Amino acid sequence: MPDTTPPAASSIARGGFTPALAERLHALLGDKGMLTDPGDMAGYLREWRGLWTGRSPAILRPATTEECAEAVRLCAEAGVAMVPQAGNTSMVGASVPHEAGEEVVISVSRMNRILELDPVDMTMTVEAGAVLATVQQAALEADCFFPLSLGAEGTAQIGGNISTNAGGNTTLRYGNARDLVLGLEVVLPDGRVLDMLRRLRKDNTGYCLRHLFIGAEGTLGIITKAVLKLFPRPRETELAFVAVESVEAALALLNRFQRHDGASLSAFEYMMRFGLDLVFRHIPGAVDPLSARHEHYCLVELSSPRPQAQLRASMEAVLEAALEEGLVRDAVIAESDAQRAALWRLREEHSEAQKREGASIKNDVSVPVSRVPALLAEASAACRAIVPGIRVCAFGHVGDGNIHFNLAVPEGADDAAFLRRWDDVAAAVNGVVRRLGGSFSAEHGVGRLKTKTLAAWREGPELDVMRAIKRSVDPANLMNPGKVVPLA
Ligand code: FAD
Ligand code: 2HG
Ligand code: ZN
Repeated sequence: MPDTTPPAASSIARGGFTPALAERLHALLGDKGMLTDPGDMAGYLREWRGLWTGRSPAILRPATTEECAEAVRLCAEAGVAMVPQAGNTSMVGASVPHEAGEEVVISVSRMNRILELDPVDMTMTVEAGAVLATVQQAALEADCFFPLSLGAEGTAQIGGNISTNAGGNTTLRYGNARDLVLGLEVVLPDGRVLDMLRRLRKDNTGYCLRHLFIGAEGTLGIITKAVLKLFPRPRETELAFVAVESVEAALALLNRFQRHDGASLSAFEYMMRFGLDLVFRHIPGAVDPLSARHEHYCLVELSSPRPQAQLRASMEAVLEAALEEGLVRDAVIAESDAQRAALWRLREEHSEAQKREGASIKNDVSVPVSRVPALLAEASAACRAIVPGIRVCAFGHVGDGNIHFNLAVPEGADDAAFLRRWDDVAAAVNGVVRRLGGSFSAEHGVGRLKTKTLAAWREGPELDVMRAIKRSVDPANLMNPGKVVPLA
């Protein structure tokens, strides 16, 4: 296990979840809005891989902004700390309470309505608990497109996506969650409501506060509503599963697509053979679309809102030229929606397949795109020197320079013993990443897992400003204490 010992008691707020408070919250929220039965609470307390299981006196599930604000006000008045939660798919232990059992969880999952969709403004106003896949579907039904897309989209909720500034498969073309949000409504740590639900494309009126809450991982307040940016719905899509000669060849191929038809490039993902082998082994129905084994693969998607965009011609032209040059070894282009879904599944199921294989150490890192080959080579060597037999399972959004440099337990080794090496292995990977000018957290955030790393990497004025912001918005340290910004 990584060392994520909670910070000293002084930096975690302590209050009393008294029977009187419980009674007032129950009167406000009702039976559906407040869970205290251990069986009902279990799913809200456990991190999805089982790395952390917290305790809590109650799970609060407000149904409206007003209920949420009043619940927060009551907790704040009593000095009770709160952990905002949406779909609970965090990769960094950000959405579950600590083991001490003093924090209540505030789940936004009952606030899940699509409030408005405006096809002229190309905006959608949603509540924070709307599941990402539902948001995507609502946009499609209005002949629009909400591009944020990630493996957990059937569970993750938009409030969680915004609070983590989620990335995913379409960042290359549309940006992170941050780039897709025009307005927000936020309940502050004292229960006041910050209404910034504007749908303006231009609004230079002082500090842009919404960006403070985007990516704050629930440490500054609870997002209750958002105005999202929509795009024209793609009319034509082509997807290719490509075996490439090397990681360098993958980058050369990326560059060819960018030069040939950059405006249509909507995803460029990397996988290695070991990760695919895990998917074929553990995910029912997953099959290799190519006849021979290769070491390196890419998934390339082109899409356009224009119905006759000639994407097949673009795809074939670039792949054929790359095949002749020896960059590409083999490729298959999907012929139907079903084939496209099957190819995406090979990429999306990497997390689940790795989980079923046994213990894994995850490093969600980024480097400048050109340095991805160096990252893979140097970090692999560094990890093998620490844990002989460690199995590198690197994959990810190579078009953004974001690699999930994950590591699987050596074959036959003990899971717990492997996880005890987490900090050594992560330090080795981060050492390489830092030398290459990268980031220790590309898209999953800091949460509980990486607060110490943040303190070390951002030491100096950057950390000082982060602490000043946290102290000014949440002076009693009641919102998700011990996550993201170490106060001590
Ligand atoms: P939660 O896990 O519930 O919460 C995440 C953080 O946001 C916590 O700090 C929580 O306190 C805070 N929070 C939640 N709701 C609110 C709110 N309303 N107001 C304030 N704070 C809040 N991430 C990516 O970026 N890209 C990927 O490609 C990707 N793929 C994934 C694939 C799988 C299989 C899984 C399990 C996870 C993946 N993730 C990915 C990580 C995760 O899905 C994202 O971080 C997602 O955005 C979290 O959303 P959630 O609703 O589950 O939030
Ligand atoms: C993805 O890109 C997610 O599939 C999850 O960000 C990565 O499991 C992981 O490490
Ligand atoms: Zn990812």
